[in-house]
Amino acid sequence: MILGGWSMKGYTDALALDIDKIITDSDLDGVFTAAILKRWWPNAEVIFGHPGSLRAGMMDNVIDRKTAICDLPRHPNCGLSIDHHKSNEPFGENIDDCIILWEPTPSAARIAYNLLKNNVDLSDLTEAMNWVDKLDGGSITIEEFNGDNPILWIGRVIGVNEEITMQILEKIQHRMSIEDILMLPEIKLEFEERVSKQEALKEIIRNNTYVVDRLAIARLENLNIRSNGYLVTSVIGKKCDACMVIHGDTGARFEDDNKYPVSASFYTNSFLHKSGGVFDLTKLATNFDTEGGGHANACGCRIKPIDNNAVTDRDVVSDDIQTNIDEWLKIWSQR
Ligand SMILES: [Mn+2]
Repeated sequence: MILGGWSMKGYTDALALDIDKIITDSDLDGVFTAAILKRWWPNAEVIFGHPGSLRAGMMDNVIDRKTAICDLPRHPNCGLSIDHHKSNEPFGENIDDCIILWEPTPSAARIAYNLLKNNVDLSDLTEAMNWVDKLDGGSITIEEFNGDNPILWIGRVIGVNEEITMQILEKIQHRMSIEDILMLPEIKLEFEERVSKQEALKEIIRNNTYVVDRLAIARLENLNIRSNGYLVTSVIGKKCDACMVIHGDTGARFEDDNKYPVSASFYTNSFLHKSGGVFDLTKLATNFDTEGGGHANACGCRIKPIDNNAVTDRDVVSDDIQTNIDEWLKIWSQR
């Protein structure tokens, strides 16, 4: 059943669901989406998912009609899908018994917020939601990004590990302010470590990024660090219209603890291009990986094994990264 968030019936039907599981992305947007939903379905179990593993069918055995999937690719067996990714926009597919709340909002959390704002008290989240929208929707300015708003730091602490991320989610659910969450002993430790590492992280990015044809290429694979596009484009500055971040570990699989397959993320330099980039980056993310996708200005995929210009069936090796990049640069050059 495709209703869309604009339909009150869609909201009413969604609210009547008996959700006992929430699978969400483990970034700031995914955490806020789930925290908001938990105010309505407090007993639901939260599981962090990854677009790649979800699309690869690795969560099939836990997804049923009582499952909400947020900020991640829709699953035919879920009961509720809340998303804003362009690549997940419903186009007439007929999934019985699944309520799809898809809207082109800056964040998925905004859809959850609109769904519940008249039914539970979300008034404490007004300011935080504006930042989630800015960060997930690419409208944050470079001054704001380089500033010290606590939500930026909570966003950086989120994703350090699942335990910390889950703690933050539960505190947001229970209306603790972002400032107070950062001061909790366990979180404060991570927060201070993240602050002290920020300059070193920028230095690693500076040393591992080069620019070709106004595309910044950050080779961060096997370095055990993650960076979003903002940090790369804030370091590289006006020399790039977009960036490509290579991350993960060559040879790793989704089921490996604390490692994941080598992947690429693509982001428009939104500090430079405030109302959208010069190129639909999903053309790169979906060129080799049929499971790749996201937004035109922020998307990703896995590095695929390539032989003779075609995806082949073997483990990914280090040389494949350059082969993928070379092909993406050809596509990029046609913009
Ligand atoms: Mn999102």
